[in-house]
Amino acid sequence: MKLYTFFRSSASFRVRIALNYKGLKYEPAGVNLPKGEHLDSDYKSINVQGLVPALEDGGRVLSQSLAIMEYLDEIHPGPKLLPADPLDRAYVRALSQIIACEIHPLNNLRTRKYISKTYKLDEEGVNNWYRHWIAEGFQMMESFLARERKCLVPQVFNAIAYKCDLKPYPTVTRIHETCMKLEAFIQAQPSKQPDAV
Ligand SMILES: N[C@@H](CCC(=O)N[C@@H](CS)C(=O)NCC(=O)O)C(=O)O
Repeated sequence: MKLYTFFRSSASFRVRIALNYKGLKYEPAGVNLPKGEHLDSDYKSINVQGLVPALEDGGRVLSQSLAIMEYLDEIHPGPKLLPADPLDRAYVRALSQIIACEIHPLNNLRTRKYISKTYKLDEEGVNNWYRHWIAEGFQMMESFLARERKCLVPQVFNAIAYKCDLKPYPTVTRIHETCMKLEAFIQAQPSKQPDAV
């Protein structure tokens, strides 16, 4: 399997955790987002969406991190990412979607570029926007989380990078710290990636 990834991309980080957690070997192919490599026609011929991650497996290219994770879970043995009980599965999917649908798109590179250019925001303005959606999303999660799961860690890495105050989210922080003791998470983190600069 080949994973198109960027070391700081939290959506790629989710898939790296899943691959490591299930003990699956893969070849990483770095796609540099600040350099705009994801928008090059070469990459778009692989993933028409022009986003990372993308996973090549058996001659097919899969996109969208949550779809990739569910695919890996369905075809590979090893520890399960989704629980067996349908209610528990719905819970985990809801939790993942708080991050993937309610927070991440609002803070994505192209969103930040767009608001910065269109509304003439300086770096601090964009960072405030970023922190606002982290705070709102993490608040949702903190109330939702009497239980836990895996998309959380990459989003917390982003929150730390943007100096968001995490004190109001003790459950989120506790789960993050617990996960970061596991090898699958440690090896998937941005600083351990071959394309890290
Ligand atoms: N919903 C997609 C999001 C993918 C995505 O937006 N990835 C970011 C990196 S974390 C990206 O490629 N951004 C490029 C851009 O915004 O121009 C997924 O979960 O895979």
